[in-house]
Amino acid sequence: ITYYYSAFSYDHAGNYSQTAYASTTPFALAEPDIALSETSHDYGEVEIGSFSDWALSIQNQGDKTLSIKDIFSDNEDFIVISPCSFPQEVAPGQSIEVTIRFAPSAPEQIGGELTIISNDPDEATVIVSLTGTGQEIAPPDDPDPEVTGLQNGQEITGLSGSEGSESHFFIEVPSGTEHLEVKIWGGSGDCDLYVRYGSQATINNWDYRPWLNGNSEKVDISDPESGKWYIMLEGHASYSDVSLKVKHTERNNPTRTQKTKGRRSRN
Ligand SMILES: [Ca+2]
Ligand SMILES: [Ca+2]
Repeated sequence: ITYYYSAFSYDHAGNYSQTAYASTTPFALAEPDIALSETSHDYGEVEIGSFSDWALSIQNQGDKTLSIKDIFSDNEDFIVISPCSFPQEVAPGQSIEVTIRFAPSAPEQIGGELTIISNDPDEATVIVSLTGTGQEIAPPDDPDPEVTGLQNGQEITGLSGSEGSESHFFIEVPSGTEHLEVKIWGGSGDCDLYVRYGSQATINNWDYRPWLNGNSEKVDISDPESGKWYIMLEGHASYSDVSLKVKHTERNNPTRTQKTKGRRSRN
């Protein structure tokens, strides 16, 4: 600010003297002055487990160094990524960028406040309001499980699976079959054998299930229906190096048969 003065005087006859002019700029205290590029931000939709970064610009519009003492958020879903040390000095006319990350923890609209503390004399604390929406990650479409066809007498070795995993097989049983035998054995862990006629076995829909601890399980079926018999290996716990064998025998080659339908309780 500049003040202008003018001064003049009269003589005894009433005439003006020459006018004198002067100006002065009063002493002004130099001050920092904080200015934000934005005072709020909406991150929109962000998947849980993912994140979105946003950069806020803080400018010093004053004529003295702005000292930013701290920047923090009141919600852990909004994190100040940079700068990571304080204070941050911003010279007059200069600016710094602040990166704030939104990493949603819940599938809902989330709000938070970013607080910026500085030596600005009239804005020592400024707030930026933050919002964003957490999105549940869409589960991938469950693909049809792969079903491996087996031949009579075929043995598959080296089977493994994690807990809850399902491996599917089928065998075509001809009419006139007297006996169908499906068995698993060997390896380590706990694989469970499920057998079902006509459609794929699930843990809730099956015809035969020995349901034993370990990997030694066997299903013997007398006079099985002709057609597709489905076999599922399910990881009751993870298992590895398990062998699977299916065999059917015709009626003119009699074998002792025993129907197995597990009802055993287990740990
Ligand atoms: Ca200010
Ligand atoms: Ca088992």
